[in-house]
Amino acid sequence: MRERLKKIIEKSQHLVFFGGAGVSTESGIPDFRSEEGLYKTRNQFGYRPEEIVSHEFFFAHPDVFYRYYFAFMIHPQAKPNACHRALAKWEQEGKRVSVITQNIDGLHDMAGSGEVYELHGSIHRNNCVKCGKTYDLPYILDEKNTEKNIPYCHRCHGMIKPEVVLFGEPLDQEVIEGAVSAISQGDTLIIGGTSLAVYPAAGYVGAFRGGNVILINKEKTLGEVEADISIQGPIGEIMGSIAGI
Ligand code: BV8
Ligand code: ZN
Repeated sequence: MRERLKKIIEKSQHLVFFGGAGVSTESGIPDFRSEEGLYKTRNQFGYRPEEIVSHEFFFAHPDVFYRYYFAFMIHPQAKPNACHRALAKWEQEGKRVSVITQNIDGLHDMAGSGEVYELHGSIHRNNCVKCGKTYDLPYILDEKNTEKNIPYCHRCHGMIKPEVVLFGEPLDQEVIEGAVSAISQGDTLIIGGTSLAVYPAAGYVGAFRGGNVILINKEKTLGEVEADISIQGPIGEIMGSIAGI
């Protein structure tokens, strides 16, 4: 199976990668819907995690949101793993590699990929809800010890909101258009480390018109996908071995 996959990737000129939280578990960041995922494990907050990471909840209880966010969703020490690095390597070797990710950790950027569509935003961008001033991650990490753990804007004292797409919020139109266009142009689509449970993101893979669809996931996905090759296993190890890293 891996040999066949290796040949397909070698021949491919435009690889499209569509990934989710499972891509970063080998970097030490937990996913959401696995048995050990954030949505399955108990937390001390008294709310379901899906409720906490929603638009309505953020504005109703920003203090609880930020306690949860800092405790579980920010992993400043995480480094790209072999999956992130394999994609960057293939791009360096001359292929077009479009990376469409539902992750907010910025690890594809850090690995050196040049064409990354962050469908659900990024922990590295943060904006004041009042005046729009932008802040980086170190600022909000430093600010979290002040007033109720909520980071505030130093210019207007408005609340800062991470530029991540919470449940009930629309995805950025430009990012959607870029991602869908890239998917529709690719000759190979690799889907990996995602349950394909969250919409509209999961629906975008339907725009693929190319040759081979490859699925690499630890567990069965919740959303249906017809794959030419399906491999059950850890994506970092699999992609790394194919890329020879
Ligand atoms: C919107 C915050 C409209 C950021 C997240 C019913 C039907 C269709 C849609 C809906 C519906 N009811 C409600 C909706 C809408 C809702 C939705 O999809 N809900 C679902 C869950 C039912 N969607 C929204 O609200 C979206 N917005 O619709 O807006 C709108 C329009 C106009 C105006 C206003 C509003 C917004 C969705 C944003 C969600 N944001 N979190 C963050 O923290 O990241 S959710 C969260 O899910 C993350 O973002 C995550 O990226 C995303 C997807 O999950 P996955 O990445 O797939 O992760 P998961 O844990 O599920 O799976 C991991 C997989 O990897 C597992 O299968 C595991 O086996 C595998 N794995 C693990 N390790 C490895 C591995 N595989 C290989 N190797 C490994 N090492
Ligand atoms: Zn401000």
